[in-house]
Amino acid sequence: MASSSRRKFLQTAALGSAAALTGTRLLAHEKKVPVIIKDNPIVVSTWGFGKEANAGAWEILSKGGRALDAVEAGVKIPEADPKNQTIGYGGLPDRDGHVTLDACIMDENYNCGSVMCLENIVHAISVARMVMEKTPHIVLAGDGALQFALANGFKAQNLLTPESEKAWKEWLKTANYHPEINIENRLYDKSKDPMPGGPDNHDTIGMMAIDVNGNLSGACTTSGMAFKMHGRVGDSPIIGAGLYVDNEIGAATSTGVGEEVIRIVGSHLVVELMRLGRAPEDACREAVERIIQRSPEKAKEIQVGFIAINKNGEYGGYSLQPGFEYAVQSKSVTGVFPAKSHYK
Ligand code: SD4
Repeated sequence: MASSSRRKFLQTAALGSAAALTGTRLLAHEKKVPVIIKDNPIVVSTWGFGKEANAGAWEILSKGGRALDAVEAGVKIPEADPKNQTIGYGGLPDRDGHVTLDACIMDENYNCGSVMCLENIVHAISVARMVMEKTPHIVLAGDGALQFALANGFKAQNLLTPESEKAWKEWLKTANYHPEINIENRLYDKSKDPMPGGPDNHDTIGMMAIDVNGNLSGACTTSGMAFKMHGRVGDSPIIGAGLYVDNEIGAATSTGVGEEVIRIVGSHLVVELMRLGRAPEDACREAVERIIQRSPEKAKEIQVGFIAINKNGEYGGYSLQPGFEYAVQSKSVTGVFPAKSHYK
């Protein structure tokens, strides 16, 4: 090693170990100003049912595990839950009766993987992770994604439950496609699982976590808009739209009508706003306002919600319509919180 590069290496190493000793972490864009990471580990996810999913992620985070493993394990819980009609097994089908899943995952090193329009596999998020880790690609779609999953040991099964088939047949009577603002999940027993902060909302899960090492990861998984056209893909599996993670800045994820989120590349926008110094809730609010600017008429009739977390562990959310909520778990906070909304 040349003496100047060796000197540089030693300086960098010394800086790193000083940060480790004082429990601080350096953000690249802050040019060596140490920032104290608060309350790690932490996990934040969309909607009230995120609480149960967070508990799954917490099992891993609280033992010092990696954020990537935590978000995968966390979102697998609603994926496997037949009572949740917007994610994985039991998801509402498209207009032709096919349950098609969209999912993506992203780690602290900008590695990401995604599946779109995947049928017959419950854990779309794990297939997305395998795309990330075992292929030279980021996205696999449709039959190619299914063949890849089957070749890697995933088992095929019918995802359409009798309840979701019944709901689809009911919808076929009018066949009117009009996304509900906050999906009322009729299968959920509210008396057993009261949701604080609003109606019984069940929708796409987006989850973000920071582990004990201060690293961020995120996951997003959904069966998409109920009764969509066959082949329709929403925001959830699109890196930058439904999810974005930048380990230097923070992470964001979205729920709601995916077309409007894709139009503004919503989650990436939220992260970039945090890079400019916005607090997580403000960044989410500005992204919601961008949707209103771009699609003022449509925005009045649909729901879109964002949640975000920054590198300091500060989090927040914001939505177009009231009723959106998000779940948080850390050492000091466990709960479901209503997000502020543009329309009241
Ligand atoms: C989509 N954003 O497919 C997802 C689904 C959702 O309310 O969140 N629906 O557009």
